[in-house]
Amino acid sequence: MVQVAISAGFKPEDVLSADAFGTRTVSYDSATGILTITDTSPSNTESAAWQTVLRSVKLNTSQGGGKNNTRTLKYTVFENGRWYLHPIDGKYHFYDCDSTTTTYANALASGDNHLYYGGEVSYLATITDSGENTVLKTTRDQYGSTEAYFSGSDLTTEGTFKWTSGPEIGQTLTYFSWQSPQPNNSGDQDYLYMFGTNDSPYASGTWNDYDATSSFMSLVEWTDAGSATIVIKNQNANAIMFGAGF
Ligand SMILES: [Ca+2]
Ligand SMILES: [Ca+2]
Ligand SMILES: [Ca+2]
Repeated sequence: MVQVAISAGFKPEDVLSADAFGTRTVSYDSATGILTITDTSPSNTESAAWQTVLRSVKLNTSQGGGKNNTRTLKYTVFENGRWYLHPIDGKYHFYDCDSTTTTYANALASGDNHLYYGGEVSYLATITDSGENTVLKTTRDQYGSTEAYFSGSDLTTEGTFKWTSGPEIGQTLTYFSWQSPQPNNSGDQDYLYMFGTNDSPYASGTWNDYDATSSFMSLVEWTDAGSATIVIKNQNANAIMFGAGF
């Protein structure tokens, strides 16, 4: 669920709206000034659809001569589906899965090349606690039953895994979700993937160290994608589109 509200400069004549799209419905509470966008089918939480709705957000105001005032608009995303309030940095992180199967090197490169979300750039996902691992498992399950690469490698020092992307790049991993007997470095395995639902008896969502040349899906992450503030100043029009940043 995403809520949009005028956090500063609100006038009683102000009305926020957005265009419903796909499984996303829109409602506006004139008493609180909060626009709420809800995904009625959370299994369809693909990022492009959220982007379509957020780009359609508009402010209409019937305020008279005083309409040339500043409004501050706050977008807030709530924990739901692929959104996760990360306890480490207190920011909302967003996740997606690139279903194109490719090598680790390509996954690492393309992980930095996905859609901007609230102005943020994506990266090959880092998994730093069990909550984040669960969200990524859920996300991956929506794209298929197979394995998916994520950040992390022990190429430099065997047995010491470090993040290869994102804000944690270069840091040593402290959280693990290994599937016993992994990591086993069988034949020299230095990269990480998450087991899928088709890997029984290995548990879906657990990890394996593996080679870099096999082709798998990849998990993608955005940091602080869930909160964006936009300031609108001295607008002359009665209707203002301001979702273009998404
Ligand atoms: Ca992360
Ligand atoms: Ca290794
Ligand atoms: Ca292994």
